[in-house]
Amino acid sequence: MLLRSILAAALVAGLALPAQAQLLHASPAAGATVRSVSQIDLAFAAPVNAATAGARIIMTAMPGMTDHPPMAIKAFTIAPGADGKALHLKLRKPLVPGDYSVSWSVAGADGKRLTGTFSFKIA
Ligand SMILES: [Cu+2]
Repeated sequence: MLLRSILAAALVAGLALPAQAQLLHASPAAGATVRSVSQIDLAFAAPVNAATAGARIIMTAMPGMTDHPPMAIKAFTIAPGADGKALHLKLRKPLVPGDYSVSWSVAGADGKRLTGTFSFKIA
């Protein structure tokens, strides 16, 4: 009974919070295998400050190569989405087949910094 009240209180508190800029989805999605990628999109639930955004794209594996060292992909720029709630990592060249991990960081409109990491594969 006590647990149920605590859960109910937590739920109400959660609903009362203003919209937080958490990541809604990424494209390519976490864990996805895709054909070709020249842009990585991050969509947030609330506006983010693109001027504070940072990202690291690391190639972690490559077909036919064992012990591939982590390789930073640096040729990209970060552009804000038109609605202020997205970031677009625009690659200068499409990514070649392999495994990639993307770490991102950005401040929401409230100044609170959000971070995340996800991986995808290009076949
Ligand atoms: Cu590589």
